[in-house]
Amino acid sequence: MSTPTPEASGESGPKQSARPTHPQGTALTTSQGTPLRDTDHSLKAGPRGPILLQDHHLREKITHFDHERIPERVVHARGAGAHGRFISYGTGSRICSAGFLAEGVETPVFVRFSTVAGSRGSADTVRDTRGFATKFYTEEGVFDLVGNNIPVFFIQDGIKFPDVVHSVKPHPDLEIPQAQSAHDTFWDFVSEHTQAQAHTMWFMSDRGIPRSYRMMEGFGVHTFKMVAPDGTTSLVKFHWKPRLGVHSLVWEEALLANGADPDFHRRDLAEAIKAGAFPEWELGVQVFEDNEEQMFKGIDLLDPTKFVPEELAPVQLIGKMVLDRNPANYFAETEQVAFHPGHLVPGIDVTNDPLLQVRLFSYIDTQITRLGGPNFSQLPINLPHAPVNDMLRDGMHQTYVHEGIAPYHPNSLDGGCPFMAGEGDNIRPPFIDVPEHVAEALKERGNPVSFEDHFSQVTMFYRSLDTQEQLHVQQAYSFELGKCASEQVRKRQLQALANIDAGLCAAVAHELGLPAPEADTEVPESELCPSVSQMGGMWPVDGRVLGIVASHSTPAKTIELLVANANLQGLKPLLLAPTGGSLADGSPVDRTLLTARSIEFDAIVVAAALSPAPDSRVDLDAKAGAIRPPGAEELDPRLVLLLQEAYRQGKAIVTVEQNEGFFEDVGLPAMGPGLVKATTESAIQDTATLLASHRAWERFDIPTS
Ligand code: HDE
Repeated sequence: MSTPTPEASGESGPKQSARPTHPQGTALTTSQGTPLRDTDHSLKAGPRGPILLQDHHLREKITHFDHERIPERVVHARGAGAHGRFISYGTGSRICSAGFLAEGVETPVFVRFSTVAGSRGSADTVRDTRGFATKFYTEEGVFDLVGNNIPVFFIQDGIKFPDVVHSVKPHPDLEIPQAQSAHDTFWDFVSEHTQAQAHTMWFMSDRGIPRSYRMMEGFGVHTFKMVAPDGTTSLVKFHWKPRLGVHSLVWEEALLANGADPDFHRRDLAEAIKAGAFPEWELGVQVFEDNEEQMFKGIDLLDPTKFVPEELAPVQLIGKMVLDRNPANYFAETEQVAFHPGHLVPGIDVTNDPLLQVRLFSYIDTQITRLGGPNFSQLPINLPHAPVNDMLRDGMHQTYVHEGIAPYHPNSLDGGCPFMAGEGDNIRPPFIDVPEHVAEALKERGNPVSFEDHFSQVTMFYRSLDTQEQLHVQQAYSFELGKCASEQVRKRQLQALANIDAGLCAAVAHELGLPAPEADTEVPESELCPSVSQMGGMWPVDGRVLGIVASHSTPAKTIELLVANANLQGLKPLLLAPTGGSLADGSPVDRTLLTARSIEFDAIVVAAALSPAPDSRVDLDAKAGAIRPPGAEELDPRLVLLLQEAYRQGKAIVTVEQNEGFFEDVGLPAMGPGLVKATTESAIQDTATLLASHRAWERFDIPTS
């Protein structure tokens, strides 16, 4: 019995044009290319009989399926990727000879963002550090900038990486909890190993719950070395600056998103790219003199738990990255991409940062297990865009059919090829191992003295935040430590907080019902660094998601105008109505009261006060259980909940031609920050103005009595 093909059944039109073009043709075949007649039935001894061992198609199909998974990454298992390009400003070529930093050079890139702790299927909006890894396919070879969204790291020496990772991963007995640090083993480790306090402070801040991958800074963390065309060297720290600003979720959004949309960040990135709101970052470097001390204003540049405030060394912009294409296949690209901090190009070299040095060993090693052998750079996503002639041979999954008989150097049998730089016809600039004086020293297991200060920058970071951000930090520590069962762990972390800031320690101790200890370490004072705060600016709003609440009887011209104005501002409008179908102007409904949740929207425009729909029953949609204030009986409880949540999350809510008392009816103040009564004409402009500061921050101001 054959499965009819569209051609055979005479089907045509959309189905045919939807069929993906495939270089191997459209016929279904075995892996060896033999066309198949049927893939729906096993070969059986009669319709009710046993399946025959000779069914080669069945066995091939199932065997391949059994081996579809590869080991997930030990860390950073959950990620999302995108393709794009990097355009150099040319300003970097003053200090760096790398060809891709010359003026106007455009280089293809692939970026993978990730969480650190969770496994591949974990939720996106957990509190965690985010990976920000960029592969530049330059004409001089691949350069990987494998960074994070936080400029400091947990540990100073790579030998501690297995320890910190074992502590943050789920407890080994029951594998609980998934993808988060709110548990005993993590706080046990970081409270003992206090060099981790800098990093923990950063991800207890709002940086641990980004609003979007598009709104994260990226940091190379370590100090790298750049070599200028004349051979002079500089030390640099890499920074990615997002065009949309650095923004975060509030904790309630993060928690709701984990349930309502565990793919929140992945979806956000893909949909922004699909909508043409291409995410953009500028790449910058902080530049330091390459001297023997490798210190800058008292900050040890080889200590990856320290950062250099931008107030002390401004970030100099050297190029721009635009992500403009989603992956075509998650596994082939995002899962199989293999980064390595040792993928360097001429002009960029590493330093002796003891964390970076260990990474230089780890990444190739891990790919060999994860990608099944040493030839992972031959996978399409990892393939350099520069010619490769590496004399590496054979191994699992070798895809090159190498020619010649002399893969060794020197040789005469292959005419001396491949040539070293400057030999034969090889004029490509070579990688430069910068000669460096190695000071006479004792071989020992130890750290420089400057690595011993574990607290001064942590205090400086906390005190540089805005009051609202500090409150979030207090809540984050209270939540995390509140989830630890061991009192000794909680007390030890409180001791670390006492060394950081007495007020922070007191607030968390109060929440935990424990006494606040006195500091037991003298912490040197540092100048504040206001640039670490995320608040107080105005940023572009393109790609922000706008919920437009409408009903099936909202006039077509109202919807048309709101949608057109939203598109003009670059916003992404989502139409929310009681049920699916189309609205008066023919636009499809994007969200219904059943499917929508506050976390999906950056701001909400209410063009219709929706009355209770038949499914607003708590047994059909739990959200209908929301308590309605007395004035809201005529409104669907899920709309009321949506607006109350959006209000709590500091989001702009704009009503269009609604009753004077609408906000009070839904249990909000009659007027206040981020609450606007508008006309159809003005609504979107009003919303965009409010959105530019990300949230109505004043809503959270603590009243002064
Ligand atoms: Fe990684 N890290 N790491 N790491 N890391 C990996 O490599 C490791 C460190 C970072 O999207 C692994 O391919 C060691 C610092 C990112 O594919 C592994 C040490 C920073 C990603 C590994 C560090 C990072 C990884 C897991 C201490 C920020 C995801 C799978 C010496 C500057 C890249 C893999 C992607 C991935 C080891 C420290 C960032 C196991 C041993 C510091 C963004 O090789």
